[in-house]
Amino acid sequence: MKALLLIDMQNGFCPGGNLPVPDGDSVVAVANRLIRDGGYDVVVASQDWHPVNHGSFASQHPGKKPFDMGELSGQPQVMWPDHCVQGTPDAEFHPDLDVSEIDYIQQKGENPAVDSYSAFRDNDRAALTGLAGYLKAQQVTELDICGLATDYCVKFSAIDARDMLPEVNVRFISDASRGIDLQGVKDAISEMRERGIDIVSSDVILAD
Ligand code: VGL
Ligand code: ZN
Repeated sequence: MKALLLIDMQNGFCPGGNLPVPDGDSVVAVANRLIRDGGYDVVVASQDWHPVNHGSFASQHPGKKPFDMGELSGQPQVMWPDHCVQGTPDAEFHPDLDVSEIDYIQQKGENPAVDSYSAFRDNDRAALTGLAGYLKAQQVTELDICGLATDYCVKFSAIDARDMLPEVNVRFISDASRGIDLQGVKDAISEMRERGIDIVSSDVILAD
Protein backbone atom coordinates (compact mmCIF):
# COMPACT_ATOMS: atom_id res chain seq x y z
CA MET A 1 0.00 0.00 0.00
CA LYS A 2 1.18 3.52 -0.83
CA ALA A 3 0.74 6.27 1.74
CA LEU A 4 1.13 10.05 1.64
CA LEU A 5 2.04 11.81 4.91
CA LEU A 6 1.30 15.55 4.97
CA ILE A 7 3.17 17.27 7.78
CA ASP A 8 1.64 20.24 9.62
CA MET A 9 -0.06 22.01 6.69
CA GLN A 10 -1.62 24.39 9.18
CA ASN A 11 -2.40 28.10 9.24
CA GLY A 12 0.24 28.62 11.93
CA PHE A 13 3.05 27.68 9.51
CA CYS A 14 1.69 29.71 6.58
CA PRO A 15 2.05 33.46 5.96
CA GLY A 16 -0.24 35.21 8.45
CA GLY A 17 0.23 32.44 11.03
CA ASN A 18 2.13 32.61 14.30
CA LEU A 19 5.21 30.67 13.07
CA PRO A 20 5.12 31.38 9.35
CA VAL A 21 7.37 29.38 7.04
CA PRO A 22 8.39 31.50 4.02
CA ASP A 23 6.10 30.59 1.10
CA GLY A 24 4.56 27.86 3.29
CA ASP A 25 1.11 28.14 1.73
CA SER A 26 2.48 27.20 -1.71
CA VAL A 27 2.68 23.54 -0.63
CA VAL A 28 -1.10 23.26 -0.43
CA ALA A 29 -1.83 23.22 -4.18
CA VAL A 30 0.88 20.58 -4.72
CA ALA A 31 -0.48 18.52 -1.83
CA ASN A 32 -3.98 18.65 -3.32
CA ARG A 33 -2.70 17.35 -6.68
CA LEU A 34 -0.88 14.54 -4.90
CA ILE A 35 -3.96 13.67 -2.80
CA ARG A 36 -6.16 13.52 -5.92
CA ASP A 37 -3.83 12.06 -8.55
CA GLY A 38 -0.81 10.63 -6.74
CA GLY A 39 -2.18 7.10 -6.64
CA TYR A 40 -2.12 6.83 -2.84
CA ASP A 41 -4.13 4.21 -0.97
CA VAL A 42 -3.83 6.03 2.35
CA VAL A 43 -3.53 9.75 3.11
CA VAL A 44 -2.39 10.84 6.57
CA ALA A 45 -1.98 14.38 7.93
CA SER A 46 -0.18 15.44 11.07
CA GLN A 47 -1.28 18.44 13.12
CA ASP A 48 0.92 20.32 15.59
CA TRP A 49 -1.47 20.56 18.54
CA HIS A 50 -0.08 22.39 21.54
CA PRO A 51 -1.66 23.30 24.87
CA VAL A 52 -1.44 27.06 25.69
CA ASN A 53 1.37 26.42 28.17
CA HIS A 54 3.54 24.31 25.87
CA GLY A 55 7.19 24.27 26.98
CA SER A 56 8.48 25.01 23.45
CA PHE A 57 6.93 28.49 23.67
CA ALA A 58 9.32 31.33 24.58
CA SER A 59 6.39 32.81 26.53
CA GLN A 60 6.79 29.99 29.08
CA HIS A 61 10.45 30.84 29.79
CA PRO A 62 11.02 34.15 31.56
CA GLY A 63 13.68 36.24 29.80
CA LYS A 64 13.54 34.22 26.54
CA LYS A 65 12.52 35.66 23.19
CA PRO A 66 11.20 33.66 20.22
CA PHE A 67 14.03 31.89 18.32
CA ASP A 68 16.42 32.03 21.31
CA MET A 69 17.89 28.69 22.37
CA GLY A 70 16.68 27.32 25.68
CA GLU A 71 16.10 23.98 27.31
CA LEU A 72 13.13 21.67 27.65
CA SER A 73 13.25 18.46 29.67
CA GLY A 74 17.03 18.71 29.81
CA GLN A 75 17.45 18.96 26.01
CA PRO A 76 18.40 22.02 23.93
CA GLN A 77 15.19 23.53 22.55
CA VAL A 78 14.43 26.37 20.16
CA MET A 79 12.08 28.81 21.90
CA TRP A 80 9.21 29.20 19.43
CA PRO A 81 6.56 31.88 19.30
CA ASP A 82 3.26 30.56 20.66
CA HIS A 83 1.82 28.57 17.73
CA CYS A 84 -0.76 25.95 16.82
CA VAL A 85 -2.60 26.18 20.11
CA GLN A 86 -5.32 23.52 20.29
CA GLY A 87 -8.70 24.78 19.13
CA THR A 88 -7.44 28.08 17.66
CA PRO A 89 -7.49 29.05 13.95
CA ASP A 90 -3.65 28.90 13.98
CA ALA A 91 -3.89 25.12 14.54
CA GLU A 92 -6.44 24.49 11.78
CA PHE A 93 -5.34 22.99 8.47
CA HIS A 94 -4.88 25.54 5.68
CA PRO A 95 -8.41 26.24 4.42
CA ASP A 96 -7.55 25.20 0.84
CA LEU A 97 -6.18 21.79 1.82
CA ASP A 98 -8.43 19.02 0.54
CA VAL A 99 -9.13 17.36 3.88
CA SER A 100 -11.98 15.25 2.47
CA GLU A 101 -9.52 12.55 1.38
CA ILE A 102 -7.54 12.39 4.63
CA ASP A 103 -7.90 8.95 6.22
CA TYR A 104 -6.12 9.59 9.50
CA ILE A 105 -5.04 12.68 11.43
CA GLN A 106 -2.10 12.38 13.82
CA GLN A 107 -1.99 15.16 16.39
CA LYS A 108 1.27 15.74 18.25
CA GLY A 109 2.96 18.11 20.69
CA GLU A 110 0.26 17.80 23.33
CA ASN A 111 2.61 17.12 26.26
CA PRO A 112 3.71 20.54 27.61
CA ALA A 113 6.97 19.04 28.92
CA VAL A 114 8.46 17.89 25.61
CA ASP A 115 8.34 18.95 21.94
CA SER A 116 7.36 16.57 19.18
CA TYR A 117 8.75 17.53 15.79
CA SER A 118 8.21 14.03 14.48
CA ALA A 119 4.70 12.74 13.81
CA PHE A 120 5.92 9.37 15.17
CA ARG A 121 7.29 10.18 18.63
CA ASP A 122 8.26 12.93 21.06
CA ASN A 123 11.73 14.50 20.75
CA ASP A 124 12.92 12.60 23.84
CA ARG A 125 11.68 9.38 22.17
CA ALA A 126 9.83 8.37 25.35
CA ALA A 127 6.28 8.37 23.94
CA LEU A 128 5.04 7.14 20.56
CA THR A 129 2.13 8.87 18.83
CA GLY A 130 0.64 5.70 17.31
CA LEU A 131 1.32 6.64 13.69
CA ALA A 132 3.81 3.81 13.11
CA GLY A 133 1.21 1.33 14.38
CA TYR A 134 -1.43 2.79 12.09
CA LEU A 135 0.82 2.57 9.01
CA LYS A 136 1.81 -1.01 9.86
CA ALA A 137 -1.85 -1.96 10.30
CA GLN A 138 -2.55 -0.48 6.84
CA GLN A 139 0.32 -2.61 5.47
CA VAL A 140 2.02 0.45 4.02
CA THR A 141 5.15 -0.34 2.00
CA GLU A 142 5.73 3.07 0.34
CA LEU A 143 5.59 6.29 2.33
CA ASP A 144 5.94 9.75 0.74
CA ILE A 145 6.39 12.66 3.14
CA CYS A 146 6.02 16.41 2.56
CA GLY A 147 4.86 19.60 4.23
CA LEU A 148 6.05 22.11 6.80
CA ALA A 149 8.69 22.67 7.93
CA THR A 150 11.36 20.74 5.99
CA ASP A 151 14.10 21.50 8.54
CA TYR A 152 12.03 20.50 11.58
CA CYS A 153 8.89 18.40 11.51
CA VAL A 154 9.28 16.99 8.00
CA LYS A 155 12.91 15.94 8.55
CA PHE A 156 12.28 14.39 11.96
CA SER A 157 9.22 12.54 10.67
CA ALA A 158 11.07 11.19 7.64
CA ILE A 159 14.01 10.00 9.74
CA ASP A 160 11.72 8.32 12.26
CA ALA A 161 9.78 6.65 9.45
CA ARG A 162 13.08 5.31 8.10
CA ASP A 163 14.13 4.05 11.58
CA MET A 164 10.80 2.78 12.88
CA LEU A 165 9.45 1.23 9.65
CA PRO A 166 12.52 -0.54 8.22
CA GLU A 167 10.44 -2.39 5.58
CA VAL A 168 8.99 0.79 4.18
CA ASN A 169 10.46 2.77 1.28
CA VAL A 170 10.48 6.42 2.44
CA ARG A 171 10.64 9.43 0.09
CA PHE A 172 10.67 13.20 0.67
CA ILE A 173 8.71 15.31 -1.84
CA SER A 174 10.74 18.51 -2.14
CA ASP A 175 8.34 20.79 -4.04
CA ALA A 176 5.50 19.96 -1.62
CA SER A 177 7.64 21.15 1.32
CA ARG A 178 9.08 24.43 2.60
CA GLY A 179 11.49 25.17 5.46
CA ILE A 180 12.11 27.84 8.06
CA ASP A 181 15.81 28.41 7.29
CA LEU A 182 17.54 28.01 3.89
CA GLN A 183 20.72 26.45 5.24
CA GLY A 184 18.56 24.29 7.52
CA VAL A 185 16.71 22.98 4.47
CA LYS A 186 19.96 22.15 2.64
CA ASP A 187 21.27 20.32 5.71
CA ALA A 188 17.97 18.51 6.21
CA ILE A 189 17.96 17.29 2.61
CA SER A 190 21.56 15.99 2.87
CA GLU A 191 20.77 14.29 6.15
CA MET A 192 17.64 12.63 4.76
CA ARG A 193 19.54 11.48 1.66
CA GLU A 194 22.38 10.05 3.78
CA ARG A 195 19.87 8.08 5.79
CA GLY A 196 18.37 6.42 2.74
CA ILE A 197 15.37 8.66 2.13
CA ASP A 198 14.88 9.35 -1.58
CA ILE A 199 14.31 12.95 -2.63
CA VAL A 200 11.63 13.26 -5.32
CA SER A 201 9.59 15.94 -7.04
CA SER A 202 5.80 15.74 -7.35
CA ASP A 203 5.94 15.64 -11.20
CA VAL A 204 7.63 12.25 -11.02
CA ILE A 205 4.85 10.94 -8.78
CA LEU A 206 2.04 12.50 -10.82
CA ALA A 207 3.52 11.16 -14.10
CA ASP A 208 3.50 7.54 -12.88
C1 VGL B 1 7.31 22.82 13.68
C2 VGL B 1 8.61 24.19 14.98
C3 VGL B 1 7.74 24.02 16.05
C4 VGL B 1 7.09 22.18 12.35
C5 VGL B 1 6.45 22.64 14.74
O1 VGL B 1 5.94 21.82 12.01
O2 VGL B 1 8.08 22.04 11.60
N1 VGL B 1 8.39 23.59 13.83
N2 VGL B 1 6.66 23.25 15.91
ZN1 ZN C 1 5.19 23.17 17.44
